Amino acid sequence: MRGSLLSYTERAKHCPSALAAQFLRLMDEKQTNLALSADVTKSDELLALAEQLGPAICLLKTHIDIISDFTPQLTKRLMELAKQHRFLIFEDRKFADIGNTVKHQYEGGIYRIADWADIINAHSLPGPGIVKGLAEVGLTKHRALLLLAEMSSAGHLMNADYAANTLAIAESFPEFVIGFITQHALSTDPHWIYLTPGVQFNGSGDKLGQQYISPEHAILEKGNDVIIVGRGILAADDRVKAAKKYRDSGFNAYLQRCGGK
Ligand code: 5BU
Repeated sequence: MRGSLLSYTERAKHCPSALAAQFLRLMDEKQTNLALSADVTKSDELLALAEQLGPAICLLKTHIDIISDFTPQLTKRLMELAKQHRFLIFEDRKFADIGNTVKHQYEGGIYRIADWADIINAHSLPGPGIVKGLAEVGLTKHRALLLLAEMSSAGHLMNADYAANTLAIAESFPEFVIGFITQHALSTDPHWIYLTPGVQFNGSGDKLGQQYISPEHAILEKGNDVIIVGRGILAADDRVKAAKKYRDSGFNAYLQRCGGK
């Protein structure tokens, strides 16, 4: 599936979720469909990344449980930086339990994810109850959910049926589920947002099963909307310069898809 030929701003008009509409418009306004996967383990480093690369990104993706010196001050400061530089925060928590348990994991514990993450994600494997549980916490706070339809890793078990069934679950919760973590667009419906990890210019993967495609491939061939880049930027000598390259490449591919370039 080639993905929507409409602009993000046009698609925003079709969104049942206000946050999805805000996200789509933000990408056009800021001219970036780059999400930074900020996979660092110290609070200071995470904040420095948000400060330094915030102007280039639409979304900051965190793994809050890899931070070794977490305090609530970190997420408070992240929210301030998100406001200042106009990006959304996505906690890549990959919830995967029954509805009642994920409610607690989302709302409570040390991290209190629902208090600061605009967007979270979950596996559809447990069935619709997981989405229902997360929605009970998230909807009142105007948050949103992405379902994992397909992973970037070699040998994953998410086949075409699994992706189609994931789409069907998402369709039952159109106000809370705003899209998918996937390697390709799943539907022609313009309101779904497709985010793709496993994006890098150089390198085909890592030693632990990660597989990479280029920004152009992700956006133009596979019809995704947002490229998620971690080590392609984090391992570069000049992270600002690297982020600019990914941003330009991802956004130009989108403009080309819309026929604008
Ligand atoms: P990388 O350094 O660009 O390879 O990091 C990719 C990030 O995206 C990392 O945080 C993963 O946990 C995340 N990820 C992924 O790589 N592949 C997937 O299918 C999903 C998440 Br879902």
